[in-house]
Parts: sequence; structure tokens; C-alpha cells
Amino acid sequence: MTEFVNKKDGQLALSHIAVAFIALFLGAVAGLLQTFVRSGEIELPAGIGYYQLLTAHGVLLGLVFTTFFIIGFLYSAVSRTTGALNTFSLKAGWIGFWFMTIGTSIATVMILLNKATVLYTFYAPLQASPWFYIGLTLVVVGSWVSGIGMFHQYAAWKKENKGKPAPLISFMAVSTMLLWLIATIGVAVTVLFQFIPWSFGWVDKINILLSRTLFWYFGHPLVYFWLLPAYMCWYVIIPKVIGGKIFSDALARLAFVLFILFSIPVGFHHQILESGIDPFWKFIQIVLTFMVIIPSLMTAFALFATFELSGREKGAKSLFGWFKKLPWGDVRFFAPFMGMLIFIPAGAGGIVNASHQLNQVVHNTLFVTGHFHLTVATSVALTFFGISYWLIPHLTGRTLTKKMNQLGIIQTVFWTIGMFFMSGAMHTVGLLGAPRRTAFTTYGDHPEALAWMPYKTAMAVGGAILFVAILLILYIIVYLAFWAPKGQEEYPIGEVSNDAEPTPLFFENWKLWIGISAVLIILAYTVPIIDMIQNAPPGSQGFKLW
Ligand code: HAS
Repeated sequence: MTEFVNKKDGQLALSHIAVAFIALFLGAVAGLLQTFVRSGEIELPAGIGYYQLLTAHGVLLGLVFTTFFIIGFLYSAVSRTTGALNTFSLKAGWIGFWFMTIGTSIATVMILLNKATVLYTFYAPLQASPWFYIGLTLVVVGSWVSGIGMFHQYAAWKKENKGKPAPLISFMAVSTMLLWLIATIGVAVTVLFQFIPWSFGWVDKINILLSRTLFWYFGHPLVYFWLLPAYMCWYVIIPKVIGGKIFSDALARLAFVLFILFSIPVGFHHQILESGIDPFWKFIQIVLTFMVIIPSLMTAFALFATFELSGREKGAKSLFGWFKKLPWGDVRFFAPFMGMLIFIPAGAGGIVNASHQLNQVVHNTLFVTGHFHLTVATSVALTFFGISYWLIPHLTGRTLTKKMNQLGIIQTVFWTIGMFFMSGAMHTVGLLGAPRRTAFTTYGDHPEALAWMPYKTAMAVGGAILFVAILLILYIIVYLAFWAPKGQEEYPIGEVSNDAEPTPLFFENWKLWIGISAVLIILAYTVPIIDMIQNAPPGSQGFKLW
């Protein structure tokens, strides 16, 4: 294992991270404008409307910021722990990067031209320009090439280190990309065989239910593709930052394997209220959804154990004495920690969503919007910021200064307060029945809508605080990349506790995990998909399977 990321590999990682933060800025501007347009406070020129801004916000933050940041971070982690990337992997990384960047640019231009106002889920019958779907295809293909690059580097390391488990963080990077590859098959199929032919006009109808099902086959593991890199930081980076040890290497690997197995065959929990799917299959997928909660509970357990063991080593005595021993003044810890803390209510909200009857109360309300602003936009985003504070200076040969550390802590506090108002209001007003994805102006003076108005103000206040937090993070990032003093910032990688059990090698039996994952997917999806095709409304298949 090397202490530093090789310079060439660092450039690859940095390029990804640069695109991620440009997307963060543009997506945040769209987010702020969207809040004002939605509440009817401003009207924008050139007919720029709520849904166009919402699409830009969702695509740039949910898809572009995350995917680019994740691939950049994963490449850096693989290079740091398995050594400089070999020629094939580095090339694959750059090819993937350019495919993704070109694809993103095409899709963004289409959104800006108002030719792809279809939201980030692009549900049919909303239709975008074919170029939007082609752009998305390039992003997916690019990410596959990047994934293959990482697999190649990992395989080369395994060949040279026969009989040894791969470094934990590289194992996690490979697991995350494997999950992504299996998941994106769904979106690739619907885009290539349904949306592109339909948007070019080669066929005049589309099987909506099938397209939504293929989307959610991808959409739920997508959220774990966002989450797992945050877990990589929580499991591997944080123990080192707090001066402790990784509680158990084997437990961490098991959690990642469980995500590969259970995060895909669960898409129906986004479609519980959709007709056309037999309740039996919905039930099966809800059961599997509850299975995918387990690795998160394991993660919570492991984190508490790491915190407690490290605190006790530093002399903490009472039941919660370890809490005081955590490095509260270190932003590399503080930002991800706030992400963890918020993941507790965020996860509870997910369990509410997944609980069949409760879903009837919250589905398509702002409660769901509140849920994902806590999960991806807080737990994941704050962790990604926490990573950036040391990763960017590490890659640019600079250091995280005391002042930037302090500013990072202020940024984290702003983000948390902003999200408390915004997401708190979304959860509450959602329970009162306020629909998601609807401009407030369309409510008119509907009596029920009057009760929602105070929450609208809370959301706007939260949104404004968040925008200030975005400006702060962008300033810090630019400072760390270009102006911070030269030096060497540590790339923290934790060591496993001496008391942990040895790691069994079967965790790297990929054939086994891919096999079980395939069986679960086939079990959960085959019959309902055949049903959807055979019982589609006349002429609406878009393509005929048989
Ligand atoms: Fe979700 C909708 C169910 C997790 C994102 N989710 C969404 C959407 C998004 C999203 C974007 O079943 C909207 C999609 C759309 O546009 O329509 N979600 C779940 C469940 C979980 C879950 C069961 N979601 C996530 C994560 C996301 C995310 C993670 C992004 C990263 N979600 C749903 C459902 C819907 C849904 C339904 C559809 C709703 C509808 O009707 O449309 C679970 O994975 C959650 C498990 C989490 C836990 C928490 C563990 C806590 C940990 C922290 C420990 C803290 C420590 C700190 C140690 C069990 C690990 C120390 C603390 C001290 C106090 C010292």
C-alpha cells in the first residue's frame, strides 16, 4: 500500500471531482430559482419554468454531482491502496470520464433548451428530445468503462497477492461498481429499447408501466450507489481520523455484499400504489426491502463500536464518556459525523416509506422529497464534502489549513440548519397531504393548501441557508485546489482492530454473489415483467418481445 495517490491517477480523480463541483454549483442555482418560481415569488425570462428548473436541479445534483464525485473518489481509493493504476485501468478511467462528460453536456444542453423537461426520473409519457436519452446513455456507458478499469486494477492486485484479501476500501470500491453495473442494465434497456425509438418517432407508443419498472429496477440501487461511498468513508476513513481502529473488516465486507444482493430486487417499493402489478410481487419486494435495511443497521452498530472503543482507549470511562473524546474540531470528522447523525431520522423515514400502509399516506407527497433531502442531500452530501476537505489538497499537493477547517465546520452547521428547516417542513407538510412536484401557485386558494403555506416559508428559509452553505463549500473547494499552502495532506486509511476476527476469503467469491443476486432479481422480476408485456394496452409496448 502506498501513502500517496500517484500523480497521474490523482489527475484522473481530480477531473471527476471538478466536474462534480461544477454540477453542484449549477444544480444549486437551479434549486434556488426553482424554490422561488415554485412559490410564485418570481417569474423568469424566456419562459423558464418550475419543471425545467426542477429537472436541472435533479439531474445535475442527483445524477451528475454524485456519479462524478463517486467515480473520482473510488479511483483515488483504489490507487491509494493497490498502488498506481496500470495502463489499462488509467486509460479506461479517462475514456469513461470523457464519455460521461460528453453525455452530461449533451443532456444538460437539452435541459437548458427546455427540450428535456422530464424530471430526473424521466417517466413516460413525458417525452424529451432523443439527444437527452443519448446523453444519458453515454453517461452510463462511460461509467461502465470506468468500472471495468477498477475491476482490472483489482484483478491485477489479486493476481500479485494470491491468498490475501484485497485492501478493504478497494474491495468496497469494486462492490460499489459491481452494484452499479448490475443496476444500470435496467435503465440501459428502457432507454435503448423504449425511450430512444419512441422519442425519434420510430414507434408511436410506449409501455409506460414497463418503462417505470425498468427505471426503478435501477432507481433503488442508484440510491445505494450514492450511499456506499459514504459508507466507505464511515468504515475506513473515519476510524483513522478519530485515532481509532476499524471495528471489523469482515462485518464491513458482509454489509457491502448484502447491498449487492438486496438493493436491486426492491424497485416495486417505489411503485406500491401503481396498478398493473400483482400485490403478491409487491409484497415479495417489500420483504426484500426490509432485508436491505439490515446492512445499514450493521453499519450503525460498527460505527458505535468504533467510536466507543477509540474513546475508551483514550481514557473514557462512563457509558457515553467516549462521546466527548471524538475530535469535534476536525471537519474531516465533523462533516461526515453530521451525515451519520442525520441518517438516523433519514433511515427511519425510509422505513416509513417502505411500510406498505404508511406508503399510502406519504406516496407522492413532499414527505418523500424530505426523505431524500436527508439521505442523499445531507448524509451523503456532507460525507462527500468531508472527503473533499482532505482529498482535494492531497491530490493537489496542498494542505487543509486551520482557517479552512473552521470554515468547513461553519459550512456543515449551515447545511444542517438549512436542511432542518427545509426537510423538516417537507416531512411535515407531506404528512398534511401536500403533493410533491407541484408548484404552489397551482394550489390557488384551495382551503387545504392554506394550511401548507407556513411550511412553504420554512422551506424557502431553509433553501436560502443552504444556498449560502453551497457558496461556502465552493469557496473552500476552490481555495483548497488552487490557493492553499503547498504541502502534503494525509489520505487517511484506517487499520483493523487487533481484536477483530480474521477476514474470510469467501467475501471475494464474486461468482457466488453475482449468482445469488441474479437469482433474486429473476425471482422478483420475471413474472411481473412478463405480465406487463403480455397485458399491455394494445399497441403500447413500443417494441414486441414475442
Ligand atoms: Fe429511500 C424514496 C425506502 C434509504 C433516496 N429514497 C426515495 C427517493 C430517493 C431516496 C431519492 O420504500 C425518491 C425517489 C423518487 O424520486 O421518487 N429508502 C428507503 C429505505 C431505506 C432508504 C427502506 N433512500 C435511502 C437512501 C437514499 C434514499 C440511503 C439516498 C442516498 N425510499 C424508500 C421508499 C421510497 C424511497 C419506499 C419510495 C417512496 C414513494 O412512495 O415514492 C433504507 O436503506 C434506510 C436504512 C437506514 C437506516 C439508518 C442507519 C443509520 C446509520 C447511522 C448511524 C449513526 C451513527 C452516528 C453511528 C436503518 C448507519 C452516531 C450517533 C450518535 C448519537 C453518537
